[in-house]
Amino acid sequence: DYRDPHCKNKQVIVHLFEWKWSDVADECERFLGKKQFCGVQVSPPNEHVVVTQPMRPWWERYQPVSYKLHSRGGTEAEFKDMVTRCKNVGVRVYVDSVVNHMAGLGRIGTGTAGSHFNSSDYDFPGVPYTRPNFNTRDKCPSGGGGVDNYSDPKNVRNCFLVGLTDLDQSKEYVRDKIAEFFDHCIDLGVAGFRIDASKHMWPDDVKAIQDRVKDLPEGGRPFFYHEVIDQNDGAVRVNEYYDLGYVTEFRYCQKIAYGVHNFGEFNNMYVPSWGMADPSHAFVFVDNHDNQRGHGGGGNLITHKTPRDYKMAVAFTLAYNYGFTRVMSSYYFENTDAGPPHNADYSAKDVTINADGSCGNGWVCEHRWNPVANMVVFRNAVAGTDIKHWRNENDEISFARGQKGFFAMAKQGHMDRNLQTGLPAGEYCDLVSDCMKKITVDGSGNAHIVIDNSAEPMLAFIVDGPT
Ligand code: LAG
Ligand code: CA
Repeated sequence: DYRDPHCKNKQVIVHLFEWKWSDVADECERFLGKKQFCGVQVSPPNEHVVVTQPMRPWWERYQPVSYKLHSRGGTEAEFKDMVTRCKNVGVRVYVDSVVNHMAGLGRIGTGTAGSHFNSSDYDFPGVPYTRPNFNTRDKCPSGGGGVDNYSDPKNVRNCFLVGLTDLDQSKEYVRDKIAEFFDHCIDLGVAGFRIDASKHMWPDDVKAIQDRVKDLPEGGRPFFYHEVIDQNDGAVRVNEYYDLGYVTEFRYCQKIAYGVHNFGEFNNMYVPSWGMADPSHAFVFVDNHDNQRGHGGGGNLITHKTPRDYKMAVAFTLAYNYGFTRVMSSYYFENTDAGPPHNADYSAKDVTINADGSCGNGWVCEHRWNPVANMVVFRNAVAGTDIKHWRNENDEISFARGQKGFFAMAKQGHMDRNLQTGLPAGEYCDLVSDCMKKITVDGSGNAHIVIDNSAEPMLAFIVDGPT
């Protein structure tokens, strides 16, 4: 089974998008460990192209040049140091893995680790890959050779995605090279992988690769989650990947956005008849690095740009019992191509921490916002429990998680109700406000729940939590 994230039953990972390795390591030590995060998804750590038109966009990291661990995020030594320091505080690292393709056709030059490459000749000596390792036109049923028909799996999987040179994962040699890359990461302490563009690879090929990857040094199979953008709009469906780990559930991004705008929708978040991934395979998030800027799976979504809505979306997601969750951590941008905040030489700027715990230098750090960070603690505490005492009316939602926790949220920012919590009698304190609010549960499980506009529009408390 590829669904164990190897973090002692913790439930939430954070994508520190475009952070450099030394900053990720610092964040594990100063924040993520204490806040009970399971792990971090890091941007692709392997050698990639250097794009100068536009200047150093974030997406250059999705054009691999080799599997040498030297990227805009840092050197291999820095990567190794990060993985070790995070692991030492109980936080695992998951590698964003770009193995469907190499650099785009027409790109020629030197990658971030110093390897020469020539995409037009399919020549990547840093691996090495040559022409026979790539898909050929006879396998791709499209006029121009690019992916252009999502109703045909052969087109989606054998043609070139936005002109990126498409590897042929049916070849033993290609499988070996990709598995070696994964093994190298595992040797350094990595616990799992996000598989970029899984939709564009055949599940049997991906399985052959995963099955030859080594166990973690501490035992067990690595964690895998697959990027499969399935919005009921093509032939490739998420359930084809269930044997390979978790699958991204992009319909949830639309669901949660609609839910925050119209609370009635919260009664209907998981719709099996749409083919939404079942709770034990769904990899769930409010937004990701692509759809927050109109790339893959874009549409009507909620992002950090509307903070109040975003806090409600993430808080609900972490309180609810659907799927395995990832939270996004962004940088501010106007231009959708723009890479991370950068110094004069275009290296990523340090992530600085302000006195109030927020981030500076252009980093958003949604994962540090109280309704995000503190709900991670909630989700861990209630893992495995059912939803009880569901109430959704008057733009107010509240529910218990088994007999372990209770969550309430008010769209208009105010709520004043006596509610059954199902929890043991006692004094509790609200996680979201860092215990500024107290809640008393009486001997029959009832509590007076108050939300008002002086604070965040939600509260949450757990059995055996802080008091
Ligand atoms: C993904 N999932 O399947 C990533 O999450 C997504 O961010 C990646 O696209 C994509 N697959 C390929 O790994 C990103 C950008 C693209 C960009 C691509 C390669 O969304 O816009 O394409 O990375 O860097 C860029 C240009 C294209 C050009 C292509 C090849 O935008 O115009 O054709 O490079 O040169
Ligand atoms: Ca492919």
